[in-house]
Amino acid sequence: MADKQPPAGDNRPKLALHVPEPKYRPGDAVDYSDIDIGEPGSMSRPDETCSPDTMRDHAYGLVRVLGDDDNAAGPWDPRLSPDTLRTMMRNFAMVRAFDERMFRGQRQGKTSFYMKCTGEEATSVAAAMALAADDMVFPSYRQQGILIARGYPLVEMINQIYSNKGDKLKGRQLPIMYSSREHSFFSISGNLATQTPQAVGWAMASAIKGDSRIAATWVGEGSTAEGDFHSACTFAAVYNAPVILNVINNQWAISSFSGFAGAERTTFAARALGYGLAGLRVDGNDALACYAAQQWAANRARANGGPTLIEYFTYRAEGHSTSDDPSGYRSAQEREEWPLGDPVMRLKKHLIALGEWDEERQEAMDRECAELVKAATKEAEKNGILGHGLHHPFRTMFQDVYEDIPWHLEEQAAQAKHEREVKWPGEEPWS
Ligand SMILES: Cc1ncc(C[n+]2csc(CCOP(=O)(O)OP(=O)(O)O)c2C)c(N)n1
Ligand SMILES: [Mg+2]
Repeated sequence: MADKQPPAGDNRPKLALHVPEPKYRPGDAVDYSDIDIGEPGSMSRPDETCSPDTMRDHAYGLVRVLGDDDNAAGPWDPRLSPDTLRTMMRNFAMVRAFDERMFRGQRQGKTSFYMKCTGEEATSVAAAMALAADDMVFPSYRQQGILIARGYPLVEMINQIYSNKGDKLKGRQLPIMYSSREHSFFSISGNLATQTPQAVGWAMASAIKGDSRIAATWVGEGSTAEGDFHSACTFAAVYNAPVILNVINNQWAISSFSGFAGAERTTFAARALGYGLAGLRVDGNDALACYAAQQWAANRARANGGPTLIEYFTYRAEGHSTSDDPSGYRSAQEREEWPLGDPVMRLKKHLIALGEWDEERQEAMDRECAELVKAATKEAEKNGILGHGLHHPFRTMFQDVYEDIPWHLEEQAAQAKHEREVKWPGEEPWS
C-alpha cells in the first residue's frame, strides 16, 4: 500500500496572483525604449504555402517595410504603384475628415455616439485594399476605413449614425454599427468577438459551396480574451478555413490595457502557434506592411493554404469612443512617444520621398475630403438628426425580424402602441 500523503507543512510559500498594471498612468513620463520594433525590411517573407510551424519569428517579431528614411525596404514591400499609394492616401484623408466631423457632430448633439479610429487607419484601409471587393468582411466597430475604401456612400454612413429616416438599418443598430450586403460588409455587432466565429463559419460555407471568396474579420486585442475568439481559431485551424483573423492590438480596451488580454506574457500573433494557424505580427502603423500581410494571408487562403492570424501592433491615439475620457487612466505622452509614429504621416512622407507627392497636393486633398464630408453631412441632415423626430416609424421595430410577425411580437406591439397612446394622447402612436 502506498504511503499516505504527508500533511501540508507551514514552510510552503504562500500562493499569490499577478494582477496586471499598465506601466504608465496620467502624468507619468513615458519611455517606450524597451519595445523591440526590429529593423524595417529585416523580416523574411515565407512562401504563402509554408507550414505554420516555420513561422515562429513572424509571430514574435514585427513585419516592417517603411523605414525612418521614408523608403520601403525588404521582401514584404508590396511594390504598389504611385496611383495605388495615392488612392490609399486619399482613403486615409477621407477617414480622418469623416472622424473629425462625426466626432464634432456628437458633441453638437446630432448623434448619441461615435468612435474614431485615429492612428489605426492603416489596419483597415490598407488591409481592405489588399482584399478583393467581394471578399466578405466581418469587422469590429473601428473599421470605418473598410467602408470608405470600398466606396460606401458617406451619406449612408451618416444616415446610420444619425439613426434618421434615411438610415437603411431603420435605427435598429447603435450609431456606427453599419451593415452593407452590397459591399460584402457584415453587420457590426456590439457584442465583442462574435464576428470571429461568424467569419470562420462564412469562410467554411464558402468552401463547402465551392465558391472562391474568402472571409476576413477584425477584432480588438482586448476582445481576444473572449471565448468566441478561441472557438474561431479552433474551427479555422481544424477545417483549414479560407479566413483571415485580424487582431488590432491598439494597446487599450477602453480603460483596460492589453496586459489583461495576455500581452505581458506573449504576443497576440503567437496565439496562432498554439492553434496551428499561420501567424504574422505587423507594424500596424506601416500601411505597406499592413497591405503586404493582408495580401499574403489572402493569397494563402485563396490557394487553400489555410487561415492566418495577423496581429497589428498599433496605438489607439484617441479615446475609446465619444463616451470615454482617456486622460483619466493613461498618460497623454503615450501617443506622442509611440515608437511607430502615425500611419498617415508615414505614408505621406513615403510618397513625397518617391517624388510622387507634395505638401500642396496633400493640403488640397485634405480640404477636398473635408468639403465632401461636409456636403454629405448636410445631405444626411435633411433626413434628420438625433431627437428631431425624423426617424423611421416606431412600428418598424417589430418588422423584418421574422417573415411574418409572430403572435408574441404582435402582443408586444399592441402593448407598446397602447402605452404610447396613454403617454402622448392625441398623437399618432405609431409614428
Ligand atoms: C461581450 C462584451 N463585453 C464587453 C463589452 C463592452 N466593451 C465594448 S468595447 C470594449 C473594449 C474592447 O477593446 P478591444 O477589443 O481592445 O477593441 P478596441 O476598442 O481597442 O478597438 C468593451 C469592454 C461589449 N461590448 N461586449
Ligand atoms: Mg484595443
